[in-house]
Amino acid sequence: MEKIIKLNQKNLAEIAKRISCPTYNRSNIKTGIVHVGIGGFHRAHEAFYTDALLHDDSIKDWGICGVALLEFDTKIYNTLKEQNGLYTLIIKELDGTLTKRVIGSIVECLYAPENPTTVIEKMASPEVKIITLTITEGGYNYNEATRGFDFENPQIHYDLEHPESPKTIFGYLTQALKLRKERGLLGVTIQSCDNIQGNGHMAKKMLLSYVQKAEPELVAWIETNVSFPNSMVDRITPATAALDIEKLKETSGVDDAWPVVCEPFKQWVIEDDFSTDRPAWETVGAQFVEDVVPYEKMKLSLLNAGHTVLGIIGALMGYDTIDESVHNPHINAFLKKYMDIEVTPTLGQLEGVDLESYKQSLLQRFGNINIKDQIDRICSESSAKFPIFVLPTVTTNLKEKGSIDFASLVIAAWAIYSLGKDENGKVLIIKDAMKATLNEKSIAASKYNPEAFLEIETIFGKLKDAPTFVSTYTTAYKNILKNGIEKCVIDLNNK
Ligand code: CS2
Repeated sequence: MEKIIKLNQKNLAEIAKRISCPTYNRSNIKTGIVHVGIGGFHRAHEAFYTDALLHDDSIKDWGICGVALLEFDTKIYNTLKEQNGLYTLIIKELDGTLTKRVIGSIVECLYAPENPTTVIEKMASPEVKIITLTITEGGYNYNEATRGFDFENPQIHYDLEHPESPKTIFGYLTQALKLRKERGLLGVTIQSCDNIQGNGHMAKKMLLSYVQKAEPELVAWIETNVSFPNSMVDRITPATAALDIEKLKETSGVDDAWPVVCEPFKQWVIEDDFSTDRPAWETVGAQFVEDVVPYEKMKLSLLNAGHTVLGIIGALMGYDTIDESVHNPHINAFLKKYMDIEVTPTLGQLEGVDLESYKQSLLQRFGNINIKDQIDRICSESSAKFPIFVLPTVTTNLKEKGSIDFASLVIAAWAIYSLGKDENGKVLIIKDAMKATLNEKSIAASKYNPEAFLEIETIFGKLKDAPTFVSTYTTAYKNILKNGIEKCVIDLNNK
């Protein structure tokens, strides 16, 4: 057994004898990108693409400064700091082999809760050209009921009162942009990498709503100097398990406190709308296009919604991972039908995309038995996911008089899931910013009033006023309680 080596810059040359490591000189790389949200997805995606780019020796200006915005991110920040920004990406290939690679593109790390000024200064520094975000779907502070910025959020109140030591992304960006304006610097690009339809538009709309209140005279400057490209991001990145860490030690002798695991597939489609320079990510596989909207729509309503379907139904049936759920033949057929009958007609013409093979490839990706993507991860923050992944399909189908049976069953299953137990009585761990409301409304729904769940307007908007939807959902709800979810899935498949 080889000696176990701790992953850090000092040991990199030694580790390079065992697994693939950056061959560029990291100390020569300057920060050109500030990234907020250094969770697994960013490290499997943008940081991976950027690392590949930095292997071109002529490129030295596109290092990433990773920012941990929340106290929740303390552990990952401490780990990355200890490892000088280095971590191992473990790609779980379809045949079960592991491709391991140390990623070096995160050349600096900052912890916002303890050091807000440093983060603001970094975002405002002249060499920074792009601020990228993975702050999750819920992080945009969008309220479905008002279709606008949620000024009721106590953290937003806090930021308005303490502009120099903010807590939210909106407070940080506002201060940084204000400094850029005062110092006569160029604008920046703010690039969302979250799973939201029109994620750039959303970032812009939410930021401008906040700025309008906090620093109204900054609005015009932002409109002229800051661009917000939309993008579609894709790579399934489950939470790292203790076993992954152990296996890396065992098979390569590398002690990495927090490697990232992901699938082999990756995709990044970006609208080519950058305020100043941008990295040539297209040389390492990203696509730059004029209009990213159709790609986003396809991905969100097929892949992400597909995950939600497998997650919620699978959770009720007692499965732990997505591959278990998709390998149940009834759920598999249900998902196929949902994609074909309910989603596909809402997508319109997608030029240059072979939808049939895209859907096939999704089933294969979901079924990768090596990934073991946790159903807990997929069902977490469902209150932010349903309105983006599933409900737009329902709304369009209601308008077009298309089928809503499959989606309604999943929504009804979610109402029952929110009671906190699967069909065998096992406790479900619900991680959701709206957990208390979901629980309260799901209990009300279980008392012979399924519609109560739809009263959560911040999630469902006005859907509770659509009689066709309400009756389809209510029937589905009652059927699940009476016959169990699997029987309902089978019945719909045979309908
Ligand atoms: C998942 C996504 O969180 C979710 O519900 O659907 O994290 C998904 O794995 C990624 O978007 C894949 O690109």
